[in-house]
Amino acid sequence: MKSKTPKTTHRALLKWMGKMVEMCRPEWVHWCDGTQAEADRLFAEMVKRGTAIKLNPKKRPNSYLFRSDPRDVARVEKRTFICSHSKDDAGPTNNWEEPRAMRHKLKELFAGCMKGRTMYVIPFSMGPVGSPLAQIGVQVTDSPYVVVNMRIMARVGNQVLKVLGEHGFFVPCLHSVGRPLPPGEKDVAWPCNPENTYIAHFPEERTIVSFGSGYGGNALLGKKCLALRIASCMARDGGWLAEHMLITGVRNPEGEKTYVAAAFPSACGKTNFAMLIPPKEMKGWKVTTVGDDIAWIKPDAEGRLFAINPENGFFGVAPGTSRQTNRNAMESCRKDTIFTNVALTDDGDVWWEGMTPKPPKHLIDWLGQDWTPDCGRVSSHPNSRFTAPLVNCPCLDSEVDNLAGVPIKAFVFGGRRMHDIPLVYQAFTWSQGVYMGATMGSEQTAAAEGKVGVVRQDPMAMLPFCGYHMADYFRHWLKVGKNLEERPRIFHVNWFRKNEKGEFLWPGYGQNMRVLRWIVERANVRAFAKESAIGWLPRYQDLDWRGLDFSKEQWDELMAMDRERTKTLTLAHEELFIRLFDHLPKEMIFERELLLSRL
Ligand code: GTP
Ligand code: SPV
Ligand code: MN
Repeated sequence: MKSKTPKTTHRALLKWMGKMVEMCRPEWVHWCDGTQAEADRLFAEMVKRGTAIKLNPKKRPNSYLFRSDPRDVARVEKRTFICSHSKDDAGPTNNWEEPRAMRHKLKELFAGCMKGRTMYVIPFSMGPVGSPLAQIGVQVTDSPYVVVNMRIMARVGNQVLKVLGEHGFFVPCLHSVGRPLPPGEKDVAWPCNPENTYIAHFPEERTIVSFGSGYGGNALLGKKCLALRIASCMARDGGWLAEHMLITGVRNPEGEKTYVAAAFPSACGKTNFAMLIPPKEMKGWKVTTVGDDIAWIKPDAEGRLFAINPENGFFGVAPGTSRQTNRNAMESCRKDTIFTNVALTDDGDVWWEGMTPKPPKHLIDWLGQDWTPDCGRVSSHPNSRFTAPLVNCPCLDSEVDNLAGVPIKAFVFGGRRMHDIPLVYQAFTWSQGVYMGATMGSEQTAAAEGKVGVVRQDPMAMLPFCGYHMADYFRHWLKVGKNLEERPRIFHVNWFRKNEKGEFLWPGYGQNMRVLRWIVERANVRAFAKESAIGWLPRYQDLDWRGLDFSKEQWDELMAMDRERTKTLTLAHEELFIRLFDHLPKEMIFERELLLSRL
């Protein structure tokens, strides 16, 4: 591929680029324009090299399958670093390295790391191009897989350089798979360097450096690295919020729309909730999608919160997605989609666990091996994903490109909790809501390494994504709330409660609309709730049950709150609070005391 002249005269960008080329020593440099023609060329090259498989265009138009190295399948939290000048600023929940020491280490790793490869330069906008809430990044990478993914996940190309102009601010994002290609050597299908992986953030300099992994949040640097870890620091300094939240619009039968933002940890149902299809008996209710993973939320001049989705696509968990559980997600990845680590069918389509009740008789699994239903292995990696453009989503919200964002009326926190936590409750106040978010926990999933199933404290689903001290982050939430004229109401949900037999007590998915309806009506101060020790609760008769056979007894089991258990859980939050103690806002202690005394 020829090196094109960059369409920019941005001095700082060109200077940074020059330094990167000198350090990484790529064979070629390519400035990405983000066009379909460019993507087609990259895909064709990757197919030729055996990195990508073109899917059957009749079944899955313009779509490709990739299989990663089995050692490179998820985010690596152990290797993710916040390199603030002071260790105290990163806080006890982040890995920290002294920035100069980290830069030195990275410099050695990056020296000549792109030999034999092309360096791609990707100018991208997180958020609608030109929105006052958007941010610009420039990612340098030696992975064409990253280029084609970034093109879906962010707004990429010359339009971004145009907005950046000659002096605009951008976040430099350096990425390499960490496998130089010596002359004459044949490339592997998925180059990576798991022994030397680093995902390093320099919050004061607002820069990102990632080495060794080509997968997901480790490599698509606009996503978790920029839009959450760096953006959370920008948000702290600028009085706004950068959150691991979906954004959804809920329209009632009268045509009034209420926007809700919800934080659930990785692989806990954000995509599903963002694209929820209401039960048909709930006539006139409709849900539209603004985003499924990240929200940037800013107070306007009148003190109301407005949110944008900084992303332009979905990087969704494949297993469990079906026409029954999430028809809109299935529709979103029907074409123009990149699949990673799912199985290949004999007719050139994809399949994963849960897509259909009956698996195909034969597949090629995510490792490239023959697979049959009785072979005893799963066909797709549990963290296998689809990368699909927002515009493919049938229920995309009309305001998704609105430069000013959408008004947020309610926040929802939730996790995967087999025991103890009721289906839904509402905080009495903003500060109790912040406490609720700060103390939330979830059973771990395959979206990151860790012990699947163990409850981990994950404040506001931000534990792996907050770029500074977690307790300062709570303080920031309190401060943002204080300055608002209209404070969104805060809720907690749990779709995952089970009985002793291990069965879900709540049908979930589309049925979550019944809870969502109560939430938006509470947010608009129209629905009833009763006071309890933990917050406002709906009574059985406060939910819309049209079309669902769900008894009062089932409801009582689902909503049960055991005082002694809740006390024990509340005291267990101490562990995190003690770690955060020297920065912890006093409101968190008072909220805990109030909760205990109510119990
Ligand atoms: P990231 O993209 O990793 O941040 O996560 P996400 O929150 O978008 O994950 P996603 O929506 O893909 O979560 C998928 C998992 O949640 C699957 O295992 C689904 O089966 C499960 N899930 C989603 N909604 C529900 C629900 O209402 N009830 C139950 N029981 N499971 C659900
Ligand atoms: C998550 O893990 O929360 C994701 C996937 O959304 S990744 O982009 O890989 O972090
Ligand atoms: Mn996520």
